[in-house]
Amino acid sequence: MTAPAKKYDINSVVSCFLKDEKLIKACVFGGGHINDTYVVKTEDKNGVERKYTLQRINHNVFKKPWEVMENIINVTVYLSDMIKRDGGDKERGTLSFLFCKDGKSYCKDADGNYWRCYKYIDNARTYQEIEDGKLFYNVGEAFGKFQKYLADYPADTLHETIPLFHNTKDRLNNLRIAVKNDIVGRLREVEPELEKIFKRENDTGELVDKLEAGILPLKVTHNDTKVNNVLIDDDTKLGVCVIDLDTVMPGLAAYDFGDAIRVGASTGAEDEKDLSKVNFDIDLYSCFAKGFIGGTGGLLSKDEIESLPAGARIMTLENGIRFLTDYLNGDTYFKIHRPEHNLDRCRTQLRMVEHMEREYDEMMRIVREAGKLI
Ligand code: ADP
Ligand code: GN1
Ligand code: MG
Repeated sequence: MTAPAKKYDINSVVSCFLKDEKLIKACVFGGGHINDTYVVKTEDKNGVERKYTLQRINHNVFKKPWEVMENIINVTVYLSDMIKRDGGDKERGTLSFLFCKDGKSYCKDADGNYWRCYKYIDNARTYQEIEDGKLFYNVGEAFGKFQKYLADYPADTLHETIPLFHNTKDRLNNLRIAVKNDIVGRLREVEPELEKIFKRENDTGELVDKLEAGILPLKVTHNDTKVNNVLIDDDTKLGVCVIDLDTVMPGLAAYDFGDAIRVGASTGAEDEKDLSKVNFDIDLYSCFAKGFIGGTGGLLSKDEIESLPAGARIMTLENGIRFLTDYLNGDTYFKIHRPEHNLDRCRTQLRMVEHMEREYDEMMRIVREAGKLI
């Protein structure tokens, strides 16, 4: 637990979900860029203490929080069943949400904020960065299994919680608009980054075009597979639970693979200012690839496996584009902790893209090899 929560009336939010328990403590938690997360400790009338994770859903990002929650409830119930069938621990293997008195899985506070609450999973933690190959293998396996479990989930029943989320061409268009408007006057500072991005304009269509041509199949994917979106068990160090399910939607296997690589296979943090510390580590990439491909349990076609290196390059480029767009728009989307935060994040991503381009053949060889192992 870190700093105590001040900004919201956490007490009344907690009472919506837990009428027989009283709040003892609430602390700000986690390093996500989108939602406000708290760990809350409660006590029931017998003095039994419990812990929950309470989250304010960012409704600037998710315009229809009720649709996000409908997806999440349906997916977690389904996952829990699949995990049980697979012999896993359904209590720890997926998030377990609480419902309010009115039967809803979220509540709205007096200021119009949307909240959700789920059971805290003890004896596990998230890592912001990973240097240990075995741990990164385990993260890959957790995300691979996530796709395996959801392979037969009816994708067309899911709401698109953020339209065109991984449409990299559309992301580039948004950057163009931000450049044109230059509403906070930062354009002159970012010329080198813009040049690097626009030089790669053709790459932005690489996955989207294959999807439209029917070469790559649409599946249920997580779409936000940063390493800190998997809980790692403190004892076994296995990936125990995939969290942050807001963007579970139809997508490509390459999105989930690639989005994890851009931070997880970097030797530096996503927001490292000293770029000499940010290098693409092909050994970490290889560990993740084996874990991920193995985790899917033979579910990926040859075309999908061969799309994974492109996924890494393009998801990294896409995040570079998104961070720069937000910087030009005056930092309205991602949480920032310093004025140039989004620009720093953009720069690490572009450096990672350059490194991956150099190692592309080896990246391809590794996934082909890992594909043969299963
Ligand atoms: P965001 O969209 O803001 O990233 P997340 O659902 O990922 O929201 O939560 C933010 C962070 O909070 C996570 O990256 C993780 O570090 C932490 N977190 C969330 N839920 C849990 C949990 N049940 N156990 C441990 N850490 C958690
Ligand atoms: C956000 O929510 P979080 O911090 O796990 C973002 C991802 C980006 C990521 C960049 C809903 O992820 O798409 O890749 O930041 N989530 C959303 O670090 O936009
Ligand atoms: Mg997150």
